[in-house]
Amino acid sequence: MTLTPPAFAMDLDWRCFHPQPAKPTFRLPAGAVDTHCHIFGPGAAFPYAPERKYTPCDAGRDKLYALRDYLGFERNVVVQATCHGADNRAMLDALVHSDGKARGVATVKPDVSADELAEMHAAGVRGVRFNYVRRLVDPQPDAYYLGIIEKIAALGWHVVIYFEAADLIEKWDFFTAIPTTVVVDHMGRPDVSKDAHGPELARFITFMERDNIWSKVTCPERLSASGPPGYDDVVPFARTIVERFPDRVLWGTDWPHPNMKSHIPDDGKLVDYIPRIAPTAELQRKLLVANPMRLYWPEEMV
Ligand code: 0GY
Repeated sequence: MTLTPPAFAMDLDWRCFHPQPAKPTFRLPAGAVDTHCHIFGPGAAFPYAPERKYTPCDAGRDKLYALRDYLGFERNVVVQATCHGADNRAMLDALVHSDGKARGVATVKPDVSADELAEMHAAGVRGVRFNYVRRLVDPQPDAYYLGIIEKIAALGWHVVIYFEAADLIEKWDFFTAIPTTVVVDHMGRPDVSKDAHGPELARFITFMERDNIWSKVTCPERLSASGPPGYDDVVPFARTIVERFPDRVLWGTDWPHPNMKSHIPDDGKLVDYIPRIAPTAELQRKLLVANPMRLYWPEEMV
């Protein structure tokens, strides 16, 4: 007997996604979109990037779409994960096998060609992600990202930025000069041990007062010190952002939850967290349906 070793061995301390998430008690509104999730490989078909900073457990599109149906979402936005670098093949493969139910956010380099961008657009990509989190990537100078913005703006794409709270001060001038719609991942990662009425969240609110800035109110599991199932310490931060900017917020599961060290989040419980940060049916409809549809499927808006 010969045993074929897996193409990539995941990191020894890697936590795979939850094997049996709970069925949510919160019923998602019809047409709900999970706007932040990833595909990992599988590595044998879509190799992880040589420059990656982690090697995950495989988490392919079939598993993502099964979770979508189980939780009650109708659509996904698949965000290119850093373990695939700027090789978007796994994400694009997920989009073209989604029956039109998935859009994507890619990672590209400034030398990306117009033909490559057009192909990605046809597959469903509507944005690019600039990642400033040093444990995930080596951030590049502004000129690098400006070269990308010049190319993608003509397609009507937006920019997703992922940064740590302290980076907002340093990158303020650059971030506020981006001419496209800008979507901030996970509320700019606030330190939720601080006061939700303190200067850090106030700074983020000032940032969001620009009409082109949106925020994903995602990832309580990453930000929380109090932990599951309620992620109570994150609630006042996310609820403030949702109530203040109801037309520019998005929600997503973050499946398969890369780099979670404290615990494996239960995706069903994460869905049950939504009404705590968006307490009315109207806020829920905007967060889960109207806003993501406007950004990712505007052609379907009546
Ligand atoms: C997230 C967060 C993380 C990872 C990535 O692309 C990625 O590797 O985004 C993280 O480790 O904080 O949004 O999934």
